[in-house]
Amino acid sequence: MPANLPPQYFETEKKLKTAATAEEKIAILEELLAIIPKHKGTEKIQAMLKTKMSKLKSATQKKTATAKHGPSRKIRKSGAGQVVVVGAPNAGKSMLIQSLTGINLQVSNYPFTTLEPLPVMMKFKNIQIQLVDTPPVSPDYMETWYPDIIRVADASLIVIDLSVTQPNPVETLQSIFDILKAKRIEFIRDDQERPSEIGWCYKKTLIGANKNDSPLAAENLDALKKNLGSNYKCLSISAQTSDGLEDLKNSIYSMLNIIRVYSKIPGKKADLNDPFTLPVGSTVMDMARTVHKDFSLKLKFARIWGKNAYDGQRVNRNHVLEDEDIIELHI
Ligand SMILES: Nc1nc2c(ncn2[C@@H]2O[C@H](COP(=O)(O)OP(=O)(O)OP(=O)(O)O)[C@@H](O)[C@H]2O)c(=O)[nH]1
Ligand SMILES: [Mg+2]
Repeated sequence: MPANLPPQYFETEKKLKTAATAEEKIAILEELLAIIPKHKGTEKIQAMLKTKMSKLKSATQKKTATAKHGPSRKIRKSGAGQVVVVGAPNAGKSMLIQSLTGINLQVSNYPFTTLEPLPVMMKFKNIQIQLVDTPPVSPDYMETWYPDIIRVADASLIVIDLSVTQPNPVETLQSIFDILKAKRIEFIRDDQERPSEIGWCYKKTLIGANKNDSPLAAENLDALKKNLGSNYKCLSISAQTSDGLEDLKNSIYSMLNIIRVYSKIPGKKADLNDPFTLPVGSTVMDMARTVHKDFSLKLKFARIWGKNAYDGQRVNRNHVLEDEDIIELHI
C-alpha cells in the first residue's frame, strides 16, 4: 500500500537534517508523527519515527542523569571486606595504606595528591581486606561521586593528622563529620549496631590518629581522645614508623564483623590457607550456600571441628559457626 504522504510531511522532514540538538529533533519527530496519515501504508514509517524518538529520548535522559550526579567511580569489591580510608588533605591516608599493604602509592607533602579512589589489597592473617584510598575531604571541594564511595564500603577508617594545630585534630574531625552529614552519612563506632533510618547511611568507623611520631602529637592526641570519649575507637598510629599498625589491622578485621571458616572434604585435610569469609552469626547452611548453590539444596548435615564443638561433631544446617571452624559438608 503506498504511503501517500502529504507535502507538509516532506517540508517538516527537511528540518530534521538541520536540527542541532536532540531536543529539537524530538520536537520535529513529534510533529511528523502528528502529520503522518494513520493507515496501513504508513505503519513502517510511523514505527521508524517512534524508534528514532525513543533512542533520542533515552540518550538525553542518560545525559541529564550524569550531569546531575557526575560520573560515578564504582570500586568493585574484592576480598573479605572493603574499608574506605577517609581524611583531610595531607592526613597521611596514602602513606598509611602504603605501610599497611607494602604497595607504593603517590605520597607527597602538598594537599590533594590523591585525586581518584584506588583499591589496594591488605593481607591480614590468611585473608585479604580491600582498602580504598580516596581524595581528601575538605570544606572547599568534594567530588560529586565521593559520598557514594563511602556509602558502598563495608566500613571506614578516618585518618587524622596529629602533627598540625591549625586546624587542630578535633576541628578537622568535626569538619569531616559535618561535610558528610550534609550528604546523609553518619559515622558510628566500630562496634555499634547500625541504626536503621530511611535515607541515612550509618558507617562503622575507626579513627586512626596518624603521625604520632611528630612533636605536637602527644598533646593533640590527648585533646582528641578527650573529645571523642567512648564515642569512637581511636588508635594512635604512625604511617611513617609503622607504630600501632598491627593493632590497627586487628581492629579493622574486628570492625568487619566476619568469621573465617574452612571447608573440608571427607577423608582429607582442610586447606587452612584458604578460608571462606562470612558475616558473624552465619550458619552451616550459609556456608553451604557460599561454597556452591547446589550444596545448600542438597545439604543433609555437616561435621565440624572448632571451638564450640567436639572434633567431628555432627551438626545440623542451622548450627551457628565460629571463627576458624572447619566444616565438612555432607550432601
Ligand atoms: N611524620 C609523619 N609524616 C607522615 C606520616 N604519614 C604521612 N606523613 C607525611 O604526610 C604527608 C602527606 O601524606 P599523604 O599520604 O600523601 O597524605 P594524604 O592524606 O594521602 O593526602 P591527599 O592525597 O592530598 O589527601 C607526606 O609528606 C607524608 O610523608 C606519619 O606517620 N608521620
Ligand atoms: Mg593521598
